[in-house]
Amino acid sequence: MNTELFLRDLQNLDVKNKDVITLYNEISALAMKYAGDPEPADGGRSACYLSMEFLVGRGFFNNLMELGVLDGVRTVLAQKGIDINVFEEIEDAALGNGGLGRLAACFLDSAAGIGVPLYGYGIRYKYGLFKQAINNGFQVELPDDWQRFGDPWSVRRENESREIVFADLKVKAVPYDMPVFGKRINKLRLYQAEGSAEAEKISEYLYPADDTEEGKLLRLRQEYFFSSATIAELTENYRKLHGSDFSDFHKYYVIQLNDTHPVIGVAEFIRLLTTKYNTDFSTAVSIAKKTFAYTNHTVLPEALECWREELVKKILPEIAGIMVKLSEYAVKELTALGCTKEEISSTAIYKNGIFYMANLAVYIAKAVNGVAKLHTEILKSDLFAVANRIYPEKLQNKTNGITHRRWLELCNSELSSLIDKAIGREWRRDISGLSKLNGCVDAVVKDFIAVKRLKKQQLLKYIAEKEGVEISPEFLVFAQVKRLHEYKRQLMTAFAVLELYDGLKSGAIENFYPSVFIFGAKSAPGYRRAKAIIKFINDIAEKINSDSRTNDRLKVVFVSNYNVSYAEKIVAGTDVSLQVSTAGLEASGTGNMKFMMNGAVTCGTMDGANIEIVEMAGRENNYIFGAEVDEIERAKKAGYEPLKLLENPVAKKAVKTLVDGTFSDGGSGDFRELYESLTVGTDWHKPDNYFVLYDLQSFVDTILKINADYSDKQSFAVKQLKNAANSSYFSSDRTIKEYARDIWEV
Ligand code: 26Q
Repeated sequence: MNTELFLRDLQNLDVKNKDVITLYNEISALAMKYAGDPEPADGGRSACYLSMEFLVGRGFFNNLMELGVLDGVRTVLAQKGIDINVFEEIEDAALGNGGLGRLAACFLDSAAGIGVPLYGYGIRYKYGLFKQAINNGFQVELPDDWQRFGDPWSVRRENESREIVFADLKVKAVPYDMPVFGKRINKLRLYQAEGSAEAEKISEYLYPADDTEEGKLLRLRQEYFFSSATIAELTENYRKLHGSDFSDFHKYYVIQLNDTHPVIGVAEFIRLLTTKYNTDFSTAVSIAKKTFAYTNHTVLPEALECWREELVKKILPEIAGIMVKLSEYAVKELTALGCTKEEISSTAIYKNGIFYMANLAVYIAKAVNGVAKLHTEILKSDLFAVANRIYPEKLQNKTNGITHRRWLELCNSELSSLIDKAIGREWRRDISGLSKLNGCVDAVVKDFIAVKRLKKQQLLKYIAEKEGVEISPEFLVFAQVKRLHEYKRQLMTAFAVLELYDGLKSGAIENFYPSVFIFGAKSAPGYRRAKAIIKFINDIAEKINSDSRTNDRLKVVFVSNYNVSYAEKIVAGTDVSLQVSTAGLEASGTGNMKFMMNGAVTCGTMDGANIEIVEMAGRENNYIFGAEVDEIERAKKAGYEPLKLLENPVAKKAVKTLVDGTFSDGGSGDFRELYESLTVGTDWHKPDNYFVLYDLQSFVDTILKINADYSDKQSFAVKQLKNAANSSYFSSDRTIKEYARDIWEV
């Protein structure tokens, strides 16, 4: 980018009487003008990342930083009397639910950052993930009209539009390209549906659930819409450049499927090759097998996508036919390989009128990966055990990562400067150099304490303004921020907080260092228990914050509308990162990595990437508690009885507050339902399916241990610093290098 010309134009920009949105659009347009265009893949080979979600967040600050002009813009604007922070008013592009969507955004950033040709393909939703308001403690969902701020970072490519055909509907797919800046310029291509009111519905909104919503026709349309538009584009490009023999297709393209959501694109690929490009079925399958790779993000049974044949047939009859044929083809192959009936049945792509999308993905993919070591082990031994026996080279681990540009350089410039002073600036370019910080922990610990305090102050000031809860920066800050799910066990944290409150009131807990628990979470709008947990936490916060006997030592805040921009503030200002999922159920987690990189200790279970975090940063610098996977397995086999654990009077008191009138669910019965989910269970879940009561006591003990340790601020800060110093492994630069080396070969 020509920085000088850009800054000169910016200097000449007339800012008088312009509102923030206008300025945002004009400055962004100026940056786009000088930034340069997305680059085609050199050598012709590129990786395509197909994802229903890209949770990119706010583009303004990040793009200016990547373009190397953030400080320049800040200075020029200041000369004009404008504080650059006014652009925090521009809201996030929340085109994703949570981890999976944010991972996709981090991957794009890292690939551009290290020079890997990676192109994202997805949907340009008109409405992103709902905005959350909290009304009397309840979550209320409001539409997220992110385009009302304009979309100056995207370019509409009208002439690259194409038609997508459903049995009952024709749709125009119009691509919008968003550049991704770094060492090279890549792009994110998002398709928008147009042509009729019916057609427009396809890209109208993002499904607000981060597990499967069953059998929704519109969801299937969305999946086919963007994956088929992408497959059509790639095959046409190939045809133009290399002719109609597709046997070299895989030499130019590798297609990474972000979970099963774009897997329908595999069937579309085979359909196009066999109908439009004169390829026979088995050749098409063998090309597909060299082209696609699949990432799994969950082991929860309810989140594995299935489609009813009836439904697929209705809008995509040819695709349904191809998937049935593919299933028969796979059965023949597995039979020839000597698989048993059970093995063939458990890996079926099509069975009894249902398509199993993960089985399709595993059959076709040249590589199948989990997102943390433990998760990949579980895939190998459990979910995809048969595939792992037949094709042992397919299953691989690629531990997730986060971009250190947004999640350290941008959100914590103060800590970044401290690191610069200690070890120089090279780590910004090559993050592995961050480990040099281990050599100067003692020298910088004092400055680190000051930075952490400053970031805490900034965060708590923002929370006071936004949520109306005042918290002193003297407080020890715990945070649990992530989607609301039973398996993530926010409810366990709520019970733990109630136990602390009780202990403080009774005097059973003494010498308690003042602490605040920050929660942030959105619940799927139709997820009753998750919504009940939000209400429960808000009621707890209200009670505890207003109790003058204890509120000098304990506070609770549920921040509303937790999103990427909120996360940037929270990860920088937190002391203790809560990562307390039931062992075996959180595939990886990525929030855990963001906190670590910003110098927080992890209080968590041996689950997901927590295991690798403590491997890197030292178990002694973190707080691990609770049952591990094998213990959970054993307890399940032995017939775990949560009611017995309620004989503990303190736990019982906390749990009973759901039903003893302490709090009110407004007459909905939601709190009782939640209580019964723990004590008696339901027809789809055993009582306390996620072992909340099982791990509660050791969780409370661990919190108290952390609390006691924190009174020695110096040695606690050393632990925190060691986490930051050893976090380079969790930069998505490392993850992308591994994908590029082992799967994409780019
Ligand atoms: C599927 C069908 C219909 C409607 C919704 C969905 C759907 C949408 C989103 C299913 C799953 C998701 C998202 C899953 C997700 O975010 N998983 C998380 O992925 C992260 C990145 O790998 C991991 O770190 C987390 O552990 C994992 O929970």
